[in-house]
Amino acid sequence: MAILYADDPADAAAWAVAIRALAPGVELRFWPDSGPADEVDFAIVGGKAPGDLRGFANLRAIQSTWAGVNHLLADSNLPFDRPLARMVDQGLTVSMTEFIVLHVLDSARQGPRLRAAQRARQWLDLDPVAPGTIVVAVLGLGTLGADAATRLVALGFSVRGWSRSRKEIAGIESFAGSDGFKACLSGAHILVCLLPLTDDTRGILGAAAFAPLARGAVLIQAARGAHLVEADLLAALQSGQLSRAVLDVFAPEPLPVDHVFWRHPQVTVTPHVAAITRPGTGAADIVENYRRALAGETLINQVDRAKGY
Ligand code: NDP
Ligand code: OXD
Repeated sequence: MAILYADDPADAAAWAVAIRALAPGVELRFWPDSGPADEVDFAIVGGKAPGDLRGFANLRAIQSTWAGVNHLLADSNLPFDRPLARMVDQGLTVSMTEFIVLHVLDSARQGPRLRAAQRARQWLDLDPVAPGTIVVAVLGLGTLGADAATRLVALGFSVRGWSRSRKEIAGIESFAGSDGFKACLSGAHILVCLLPLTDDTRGILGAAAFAPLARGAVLIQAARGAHLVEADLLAALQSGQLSRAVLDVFAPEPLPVDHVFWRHPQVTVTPHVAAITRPGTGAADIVENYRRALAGETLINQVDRAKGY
């Protein structure tokens, strides 16, 4: 029996090294060279299935190398009746926290104003802003949101978080549900989105989310492009309700070359690079999930298809 790697071919060698280091006896095959279909009992996928995986009758489970799985849940090339595990990886978590901290600090230290002043050769005598006076609202207090929020607390920011269920995390004011949404955002200076994309969260970054924020707030969006209502963001930047947006994710990706965001002076575009799974740290859960799949056990980080994440 065999694991079929059906993710990005560019990463295949690194995954093979990492998986074989932990499970030397495992038979690994690489899409499209899957061998006899009935020998494949586990599949590894990422951005999207490279072809039809529904014919693998003995497939026990599917492992995503991505944390977000909204695209896989909607992928008609994947069988919908097999367990699907999403990726939780220390490398991914650390890099997302770096991304969020980088852009929160850049805002707190008034990076955009300083860069503009340099371009104008202006000696700008800025008053420092104490982090404790800056309220950061983090939408999604899961693996990634909780880690980033905790690090921001350690740096002295006033941090709030919003999730489906209320959390007890030291130093973080936790909100949940639709009532909690507005309360979490009210007067916040920086809005961070780390939600999964589901029917409930699609379009959540729109006028109704921007209105309660402090005037001139900053949006840091590293979750999924379809969370954002682009017209509402452009209107909020135009009106001054938002002063800036850092966008790592888009609908569609890659962001079309003629899209207004590329050249918008208040928008920073990064190409879905906020956090990347690292095979060296991500392989352990994959190997364990292969064992669990063969044993008929629940997978680590098994996706709840009803919840959509
Ligand atoms: P988790 O599943 O660990 O966390 C999701 C969080 O969102 C949970 O706190 C959950 O609440 C909350 N949530 C879900 N639905 C709702 C809702 N309707 N209302 C309020 N809160 C909600 O996911 P991760 O932290 O691992 O990842 C989050 C997302 O980050 C991914 O889905 C992906 O889209 C994105 N991502 C982006 C990357 C990039 O490079 N830009 C890289 C990796 C991920 P509860 O805790 O109560 O369940
Ligand atoms: C994602 C990932 O979900 O890169 O975006 O893991």
